[in-house]
Amino acid sequence: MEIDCLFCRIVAGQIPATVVRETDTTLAFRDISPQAVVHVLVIPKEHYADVATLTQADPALAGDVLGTAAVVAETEGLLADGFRLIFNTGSFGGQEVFHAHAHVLGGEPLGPMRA
Ligand code: IU
Repeated sequence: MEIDCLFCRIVAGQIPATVVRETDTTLAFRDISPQAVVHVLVIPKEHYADVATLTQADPALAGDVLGTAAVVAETEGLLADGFRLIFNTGSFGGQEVFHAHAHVLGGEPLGPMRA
């Protein structure tokens, strides 16, 4: 656990979050500032700064994050109409919280990435 990491503190139960799914290795919770009708974040419980670092260090754990994202998409009712899965990575990627996380977005038409 990184003491100054917001998402590590959510994993540790030190900061509240609305958890929608938990596995041995991952946690999924609702984004505090939703950008779509459904907006869930999926994180590895173990701290990695971003998805590239995570995938290089522990590909199985990266797979667990994808697996949890898929289950969340199913339980949130997103599979029929589709959804968006995003990993913002680094400053150019718009990442603000440096604990690897997937955004699961859906529940409404999101349109193309560039309008
Ligand atoms: P980003 O990919 O690092 O930009 O996404 C970080 C997300 O974390 C962003 O969508 C925030 O709304 C979200 N978030 C949160 O869910 N709870 C918090 O306490 C904070 C940020 I700070």
